[in-house]
Amino acid sequence: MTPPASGSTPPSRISKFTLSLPKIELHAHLNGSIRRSTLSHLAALRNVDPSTTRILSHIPSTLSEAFDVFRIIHSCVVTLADVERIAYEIGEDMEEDGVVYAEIRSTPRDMGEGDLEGYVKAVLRGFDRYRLEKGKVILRLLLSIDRAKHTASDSYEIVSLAAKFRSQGVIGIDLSGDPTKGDFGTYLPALTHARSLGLKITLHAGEVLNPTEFSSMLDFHPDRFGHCCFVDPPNLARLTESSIPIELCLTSNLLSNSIPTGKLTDHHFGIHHNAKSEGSTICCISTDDSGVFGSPLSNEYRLVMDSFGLGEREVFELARRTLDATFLESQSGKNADEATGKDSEDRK
Ligand code: 6MZ
Repeated sequence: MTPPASGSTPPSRISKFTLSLPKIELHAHLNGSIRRSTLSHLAALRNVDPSTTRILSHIPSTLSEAFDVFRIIHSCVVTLADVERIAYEIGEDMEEDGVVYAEIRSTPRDMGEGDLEGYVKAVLRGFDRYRLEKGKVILRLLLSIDRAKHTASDSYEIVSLAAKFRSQGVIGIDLSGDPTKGDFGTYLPALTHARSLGLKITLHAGEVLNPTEFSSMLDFHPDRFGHCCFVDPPNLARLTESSIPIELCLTSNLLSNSIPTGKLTDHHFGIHHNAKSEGSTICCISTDDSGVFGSPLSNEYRLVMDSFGLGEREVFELARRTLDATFLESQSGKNADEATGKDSEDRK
């Protein structure tokens, strides 16, 4: 998928190196990764108001604009067949981009069947069909809790679904949604329950400055964090100390106005990246919403190389270290940390 050229969009030069680099994608939202051509097709099919679809022809320039786009995407993606199609096409697109393993996350929605289970099954059907027909990319699913929409009881339902479909490819829980809405505390009981069931957890954190919430999230000690753009100094020190891997999405942060200077060279990747020192934070370079922000993973790695002056060997090491942050099991029935005993020792 070639990112569209646009005023503020970082230019996408094809980098043979980052394209052929075997890459792991750990932060990609299903609907945010929809192909633009599929979105246009579905919008036409569903007669979505052209005045709203006009917003789809440009790349968002604030976080709130990105959430407007998600609303429109959801108004186009209305059947389980649509969901299955997007899941299948994500496999194809990632394969073309040189991704070898991906944890895709999505927020289960009731598509008119009265429950959320059909949605999860549709995503897994899409993954399965991709695996049977092509299958170069290994796909796993995380179920998202939406902090702007879900109640505490909804979050329990999502955790139960994740547990139910665990043997079929669901390996964790994500907390996402509009960061200006909702409260982490609402979901803490369900997330704690998810952990007790052996599910791994990643939290969107610090997309807006909220020291109290960030501190509570650190107390919870998730298996990964997403973003961490705005972190006050005391929490930043705790974050670094924690060694919790961080999913970093350069283009998404740039285009949603989450880098205060508006320059990629000032992205907080620079703070967290220290591949040379043992035990330093694992930076998981990710796309977030490649369909919305128009940048595939090979382009994100290229931007890291260009913005931070990394050589090919350092970028290979960066991509390799991401493996240690996946939610893959290392022994039958066990996640990597459980198998090494690291989980219980490290958790604060
Ligand atoms: C927070 C985000 C997000 O779940 O319908 N989402 N949440 N921050 C972001 N940064 C830009 N990007 C996407 O995919 C779309 C949903 O993912 C979340 C939002 O809840 C959005 O509605 P799914 O597959």
